Amino acid sequence: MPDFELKRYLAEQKERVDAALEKALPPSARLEKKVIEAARYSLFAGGKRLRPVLCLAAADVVGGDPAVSMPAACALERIHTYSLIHDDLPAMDNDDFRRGRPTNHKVFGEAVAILAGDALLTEAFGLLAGLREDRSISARKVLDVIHILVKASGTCGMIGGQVIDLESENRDVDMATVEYMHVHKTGALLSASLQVGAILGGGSNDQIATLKHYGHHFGLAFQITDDILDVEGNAVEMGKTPGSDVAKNKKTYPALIGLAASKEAAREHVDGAIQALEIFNDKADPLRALARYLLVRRA
Ligand code: GRG
Repeated sequence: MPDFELKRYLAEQKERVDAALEKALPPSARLEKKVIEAARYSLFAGGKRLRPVLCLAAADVVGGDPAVSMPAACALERIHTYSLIHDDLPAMDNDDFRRGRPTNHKVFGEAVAILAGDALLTEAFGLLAGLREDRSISARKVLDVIHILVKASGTCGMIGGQVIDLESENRDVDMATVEYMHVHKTGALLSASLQVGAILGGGSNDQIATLKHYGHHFGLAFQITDDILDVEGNAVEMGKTPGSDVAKNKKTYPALIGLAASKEAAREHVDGAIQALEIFNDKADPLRALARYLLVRRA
């Protein structure tokens, strides 16, 4: 459905996710308030909430109640936010700005930024464990969801991809390594968002596998367009200075295959993502629109 109103859909979902994220934060008036403030600072710094939105949309596509998946959607955003805080640290990418604001360690100092990331990650798994309080979700499903997110964010997922990224900065790597890195660093959590939503929504094994496949293409298209934005993007829209990948000698798609071939690759992955959704009716329109949006996103 080409006239699906993605902008409005995203704004409505973001509002729901923001309210749930706020509710799950401990009150700031405690002795630990410094770390709570630091976590809140990055959690509410203007993120698009892409991973929660994918999770809720996947639950909806398979006929589930998206509200049931909300704690998992919040856990995904917490894991994502922790990864950004740690990625920005001097020991990693050493970035001063994210989403147009000073990075967490610039405001709260390195030690508190590390702890805020740790808290966001740890408590994400608390939110997932809390899913068992909903009687409509079996313990088996809760464990499956926890297992998927451990794999997606751990050594053989996001952390592994990040290590490969750091190690690739000053040496030659081939395209297969770059793709492997992106599939793990960025793609794994995006794909897991869809799997988790599909599982909690009560999807069949086929539906879960299909949404995982969509997530694979979505993740690659997302990363390639992120690399393209670093070359062609606008600092105001992106909230950070473009060109940082080149400055850090990052192994990106444009660096390895050029801009034109990168744009073609992004288009192919968007097509692959949309094709994967063939088994679904118009309930999958938000996911179709989200995939198309990757080709025109400005941030
Ligand atoms: C530190 C363990 C650890 C991992 C870091 C994901 C990651 C691994 C680093 C982020 C580096 C980066 C900028 C990757 C490009 C893709 C990406 C994750 C962009 C940011 O995601 P968005 O656009 O962010 O969904 P918002 O700000 O909208 O939440």
